Amino acid sequence: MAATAAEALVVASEFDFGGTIVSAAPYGSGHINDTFLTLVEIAGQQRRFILQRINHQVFKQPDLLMENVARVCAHAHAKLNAAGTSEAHRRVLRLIPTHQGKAWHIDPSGNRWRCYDFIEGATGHDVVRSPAQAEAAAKAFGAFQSLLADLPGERLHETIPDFHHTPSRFARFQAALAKDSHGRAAAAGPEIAFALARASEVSVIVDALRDGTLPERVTHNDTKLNNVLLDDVTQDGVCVIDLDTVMPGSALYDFGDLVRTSTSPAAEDETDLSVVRMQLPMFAALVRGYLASARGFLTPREKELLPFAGKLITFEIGLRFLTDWLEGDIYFKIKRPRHNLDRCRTQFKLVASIEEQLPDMKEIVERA
Ligand code: ADP
Ligand code: GN1
Ligand code: MG
Repeated sequence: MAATAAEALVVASEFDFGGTIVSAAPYGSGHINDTFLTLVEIAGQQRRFILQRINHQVFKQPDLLMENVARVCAHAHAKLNAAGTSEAHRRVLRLIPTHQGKAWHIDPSGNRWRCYDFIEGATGHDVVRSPAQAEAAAKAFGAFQSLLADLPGERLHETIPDFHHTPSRFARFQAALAKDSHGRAAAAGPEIAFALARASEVSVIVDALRDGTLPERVTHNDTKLNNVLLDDVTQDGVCVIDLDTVMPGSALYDFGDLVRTSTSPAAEDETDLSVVRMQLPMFAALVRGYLASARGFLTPREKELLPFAGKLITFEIGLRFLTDWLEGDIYFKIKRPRHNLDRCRTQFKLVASIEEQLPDMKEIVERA
């Protein structure tokens, strides 16, 4: 069950804002955590904060997750400050400590809560509106990878094991299909056939990571467009958010999810499939933006696989929506009965559009 605003208001008093809490209200369009916009009056002024209850059905070890988040934020802050970056306080999330000086709070039911400064004057967009937005988002995620490339200390915890292990995702889909626990497979015949027809491609990236052809990096792993806030005036990338899945991964996962979420003019859950398509000018903008900040560290093989990554990650997330539909909507938050099936259809339509345009996409990367 989702946390209520009343619960959030009680929990807010655990954090050390140095002011009086005014209100808490549900906020944003994330599929995973319970997010609340919290108003606090500090020295006569109202300030905004983001209070979140971590979804511990999804993140089984929320304390390890928060260890990662705290390390990542501290490292990024230190680097930006050392470089004298302007407005560093807007460029990386900052955790508000609890009155006990902890980075997160555990409520009496065992839920983990954390609180961030609200990043003002910037917005996370659910749908891309211009190539400039796509370029800015990709540049910001590339810069984020670059910032974390020298993260000291032990390997980050894997907050969700095998998160982008596409073959495991495929195996889970097959198991859900075989079980068909909710009798829904019959309603998804074309989608199931689409998925099964692409079995042979699912292991390309994980095989290359295993044999060393692709390097492991610290990556974000959930680079959908609304997980980077763009400046409301300049449209530049301001701050990468949603750090729950920052962990070891492939740069291709991050670029791939940008293709999934920033090249189509349609929403992720659009029901009119005729408007879903991969737009080459958006893809070109993503490549431009990403290479602007990541060119220095990407290997030739990573660059070569950028178009394929767009296809694979879009397929993978579509497969996850389909699996969740078959399993009875147990993972992603839904707002209507066939929501996950609608989301799957949109992803698969986009995969088909990418498949048609792969040669053009490859040419764009080669020219860049
Ligand atoms: P989820 O994992 O559920 O997607 P997010 O961490 O992405 O949760 O937060 C949900 C939404 O809340 C984001 O899409 C964004 O709109 C908003 N948000 C999160 N953190 C901030 C922040 N620090 N400043 C402003 N908005 C934020
Ligand atoms: C979830 O948390 P959010 O809404 O930014 C999901 C991603 C999916 C995405 C699909 C931890 O992202 O993996 O790609 O939905 N996050 C997790 O929109 O599973
Ligand atoms: Mg999010």
